[in-house]
Amino acid sequence: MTTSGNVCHPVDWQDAPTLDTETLADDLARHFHYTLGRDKVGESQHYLYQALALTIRDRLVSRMRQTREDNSKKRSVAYLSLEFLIGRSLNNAILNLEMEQEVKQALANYCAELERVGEAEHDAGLGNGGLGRLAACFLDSCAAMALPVTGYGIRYEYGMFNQRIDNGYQIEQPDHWLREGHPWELPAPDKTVRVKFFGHVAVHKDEQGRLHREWVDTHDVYAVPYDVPVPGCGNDVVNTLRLWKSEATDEFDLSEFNAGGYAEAVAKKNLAEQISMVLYPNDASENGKELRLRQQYFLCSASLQDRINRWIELNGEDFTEFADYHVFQLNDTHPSIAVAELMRLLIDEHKLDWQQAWDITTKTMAYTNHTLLPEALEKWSVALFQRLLPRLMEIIYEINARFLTEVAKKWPGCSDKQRALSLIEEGPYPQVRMAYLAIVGSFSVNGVAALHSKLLVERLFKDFYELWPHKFNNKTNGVTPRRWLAHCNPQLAQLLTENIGQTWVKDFSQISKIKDYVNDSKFTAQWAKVKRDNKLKLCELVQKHCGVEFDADMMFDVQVKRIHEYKRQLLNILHVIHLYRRICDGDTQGMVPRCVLIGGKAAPGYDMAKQIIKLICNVAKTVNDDPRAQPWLRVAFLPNYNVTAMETICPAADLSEQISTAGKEASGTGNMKFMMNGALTIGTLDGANVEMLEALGGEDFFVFGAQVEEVDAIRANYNAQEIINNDKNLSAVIALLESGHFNLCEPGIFNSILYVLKSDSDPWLTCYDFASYVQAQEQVSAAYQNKARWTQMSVLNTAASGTFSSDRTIAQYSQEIWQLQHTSNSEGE
Ligand code: F59
Repeated sequence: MTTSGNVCHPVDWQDAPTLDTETLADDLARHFHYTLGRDKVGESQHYLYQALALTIRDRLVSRMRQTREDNSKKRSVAYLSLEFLIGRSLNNAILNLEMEQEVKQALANYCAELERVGEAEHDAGLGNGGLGRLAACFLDSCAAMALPVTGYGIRYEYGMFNQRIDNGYQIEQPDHWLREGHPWELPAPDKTVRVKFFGHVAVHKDEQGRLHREWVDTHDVYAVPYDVPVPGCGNDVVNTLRLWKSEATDEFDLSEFNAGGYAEAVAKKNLAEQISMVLYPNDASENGKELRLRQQYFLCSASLQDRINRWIELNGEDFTEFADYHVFQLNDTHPSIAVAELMRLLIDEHKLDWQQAWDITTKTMAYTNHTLLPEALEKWSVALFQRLLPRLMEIIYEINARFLTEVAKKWPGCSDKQRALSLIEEGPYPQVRMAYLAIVGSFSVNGVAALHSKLLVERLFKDFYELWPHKFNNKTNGVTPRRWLAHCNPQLAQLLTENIGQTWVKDFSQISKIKDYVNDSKFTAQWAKVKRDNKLKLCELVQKHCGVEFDADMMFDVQVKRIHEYKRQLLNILHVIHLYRRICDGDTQGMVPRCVLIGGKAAPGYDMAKQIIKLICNVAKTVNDDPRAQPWLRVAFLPNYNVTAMETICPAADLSEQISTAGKEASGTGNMKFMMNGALTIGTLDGANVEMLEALGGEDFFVFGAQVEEVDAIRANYNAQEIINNDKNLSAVIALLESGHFNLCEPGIFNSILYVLKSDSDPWLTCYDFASYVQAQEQVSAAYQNKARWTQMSVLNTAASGTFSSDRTIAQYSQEIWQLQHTSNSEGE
């Protein structure tokens, strides 16, 4: 230990607790008996889990401090996201620290198994779906590649709701994940900052007669950081995920206080604490809610202040080089208010002039778009903005005025363009267009798959592309092969390592080497055995949570993702009904026995999505109760799909369903997890499916459906009833649905689903794609008949998944957007 000034800390992480079994066992005992005050391992193993997590955290914090010190003078990235869908952390940390054997031995003292202890951990669900999980995969890759990237998010008290299914209906239950404590986090109250709300803008003159604007009479809240360590795989790097909790300041409303309203004044503090209370579900009915805007501003203001404070500690109030050392990556428009907030902080708090501040802002902000659905582009009412964040509204008006001057130069005299591109949408209730604010304020705008990025510049953001073509780029998503292969599929990982060595874990392009084994019958037999073992594990899960018996000798056909009309779970279930109808008719020619698994949450206010769940559950019940179907078809809806469930599901899937309407799914990332684990895909040419097909060389992928260039023309002349009439399979399915066969005691409950299916304005073109979907499914069945060939295709899928590692994605962000030079840690490897 050394002391410097009045701080006392270990010299570096090498002084920190070691990774050997003996020290580990001592620390485990100390945390179990003293930190937690326990003497017996209970049935739940909860305290043993907590003690183990604390033991491992000890090994992370010293490395985290060291990594911060190593990075303090480097150009760095702040990844701003309202969501980080982390899932469980224990096994991930053990894997990345490469201490599995030591941990298992230490646990042996308690006659405990790592697998069981790990199950005591809560799944941290601080995100809705793909966007939040992508942020978590990115953090893992940044740490693995020793890149100075800090995640900034909100420490929600309640994460994504838990889903129960009651008589086929979704019931939402709050997820109070922090109730039993979160052993991974470290509070850093000394880094608390203030965030302002409400109030008004006062104007005053300084001695030189210059006008200054001051945001006054504000209601402030504290943002208190909690740091979660993000361990890099095998490199002693530990990055930080800084999550902010809102707390009341110590100020009271003095008038109320003096008028004898002491208790009321204290109770009002609750308002401040609400900000970090709950994660918003991705729900159209929740759009425009004031609390959500408060969350967004709270995250942005706190995180930007944090970066600026750190800069000032090292450099004083000189901001000339600030932009050379910072990038702020905006995960969708959710944190796009950061553009205006950085302007405010630099101008109001640090006395830069507009041009200096704007130069810094537009050199440091970068925006990632995650959606092509125009209705999903975020807008906020000007009136709300004005009231909640008056100074920010002023700044946005000023940004807009200057931007519209540029638009006028590019398109002289064209007021239509001004109106179309303005950051403010005019109308009876003017709105701020957050995507436009993000584009104007950023030096980089990226989509998340090649097709998606192409459509952004050709359609959604066409005019902006004409103005600033250099800003636009693509970064195809990826997923971390540590969690999504090494951890979740240990048997396959072992088989890979035995054959191609261990380097694939950190250099996933190496995975292509297994292509050489595709004709090696010993290897493919082992491959098939691993898949079967994984299917047995999924059988247990399905039995436990759905009460449905799956059979590992049948094909596992899986669709798990958020429930949304554009993702077309409905198309999947129509196919299930089609198979069921054929079975009932005794027409099983060419059929392959299948277990169909569907899982996912519906946004609480999304009625149609909830009805689709009910339909899936009712069809499942009818099919599973029918003895004729038993040998051919089983169907289950898995409740409460989350990160942890996916860890059992993706290693066990034979067939991955990626069947969105072309042009609607930005990328998809579940598709990649399945591919890595050797599932074959049935999919449309949408999102990253296009690139997966390309990587496979056009084979071993079941493509179907309208293509994105066709869908507009199809919609223009769409006649659903005609399609139904001309397709006897589809008419039989619709007739069976209409007959009430799946809702005998619940008449009429599927009428609105039928209505949309048969509507000429069905945006999802479900009927249009049905025939080609059925045909592709027949090809799947035919392929599955040849088990040996199927296994080879499975190997080829994993072999072609190298490019879908988030390490590849992050290398591209790093080189093409962030311009980070790799640090000594990664060079040493
Ligand atoms: C918006 C406003 C108010 C409240 C919530 C939201 C909101 C929250 C989350 C909107 C969307 C989301 C969200 O989770 N979005 C996604 O997950 N998008 C997905 O992102 C993935 C990663 O890039 C893509 O692979 C996927 O195609 C895309 O749908």
